[in-house]
Amino acid sequence: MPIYTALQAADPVAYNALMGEMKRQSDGVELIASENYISPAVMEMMGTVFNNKYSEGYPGKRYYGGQEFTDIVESLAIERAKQLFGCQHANVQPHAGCPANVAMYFALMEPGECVLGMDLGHGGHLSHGHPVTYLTKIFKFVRYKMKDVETGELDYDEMRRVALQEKPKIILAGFSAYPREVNYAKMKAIADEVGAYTVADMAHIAGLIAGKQLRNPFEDGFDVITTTTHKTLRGPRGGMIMCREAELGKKIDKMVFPGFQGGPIMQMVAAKAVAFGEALRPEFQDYAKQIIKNSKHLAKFFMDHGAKLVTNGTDNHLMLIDCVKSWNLPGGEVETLLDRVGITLNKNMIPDDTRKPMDPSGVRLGTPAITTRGMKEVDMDILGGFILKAIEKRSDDSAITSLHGEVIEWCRRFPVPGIAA
Ligand code: DSN
Repeated sequence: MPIYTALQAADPVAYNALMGEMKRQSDGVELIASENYISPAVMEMMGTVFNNKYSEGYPGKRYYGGQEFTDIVESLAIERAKQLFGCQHANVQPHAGCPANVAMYFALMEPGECVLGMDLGHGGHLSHGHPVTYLTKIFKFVRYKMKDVETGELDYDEMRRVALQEKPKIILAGFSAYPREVNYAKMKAIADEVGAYTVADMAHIAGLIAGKQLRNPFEDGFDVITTTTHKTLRGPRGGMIMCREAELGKKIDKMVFPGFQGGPIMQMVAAKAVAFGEALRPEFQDYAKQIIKNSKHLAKFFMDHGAKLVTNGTDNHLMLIDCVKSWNLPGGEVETLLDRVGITLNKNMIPDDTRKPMDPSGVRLGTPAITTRGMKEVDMDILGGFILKAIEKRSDDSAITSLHGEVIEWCRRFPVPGIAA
């Protein structure tokens, strides 16, 4: 365990909460598809004196003095991001994924203009125009869906029909709960017909693209990629916007700062540089490959045992299980039950769910975090077995308690970076 002596002395209550969280992460199985464990090197950079510095502006063009070292780390992050994703421009300052998307919308559109994005009930994201967000008061959002939820193929014909009718300024690919690969070339062809920008919000799969296991939308001519940096990309919590061509990057830069944000969170920018350096190493491609191998293996395990998966499988790091069809249980009950045995995932709507978001039919789970811990296909069988056993024994308190013990003992064999010695 790392030692936090200053924190322990200064604030025992906060220190104890940190110790509790470290134990929780170490003794539990993390299946939330958007979570991961950063490396000790990334974690070290996050807790540094770069926190103390204001750096409004960009490398070489700042509004405050004393930037010789902030310029080094931000330039490093930018150059490494460009190399990772094969593009001409990167802005590494967005504080998170939603701010990255907001800055992107305002950079590319005027109020009242339209975005054609993935239906939220079919896997899209809140920041892609959910009615509860203020974005919908400023821009118009129209939708495409899957053509067939059994295969997960997107409905490109309907996408084209809506695009011709609505003339969107942006055609947006990307999702937070969709297990299949996207045909970016088809989307680009539709966008070209109507003169729209093509943007891919790759937050969930950025690490799988950087690790060369999924298609890179820039290779199909997409204009912009937005992403978070802390999911499959395994960096610090934050966001990023990249442009295939440098010219468009100027608009993005102006909107991120001064248009939308103030000073960058420089210790996170520095930690992004470290994480991107890790992602450029060949081992990261092995990691990305193993994430997908584990995901496919676990999905097959569930299906072989009679579970119903949305789209009947996965191409990426995540899967959605229809718990009502699989086990006659709502997703929320499965989430709560698995919490009791130290396995963390989240309840999730399934396509065209008739239940409500706080009480949906499904669960979403993914393999990025457990793959970082070193788990392989053989471990997916054990993990799947734990999950099925918890469901089978859900009314038997002592069986659930003893299963929790088994899960702890098993997952302690896979050290969490930054926690285990
Ligand atoms: N909260 C993230 C997820 O779980 O997918 C997306 O913002």
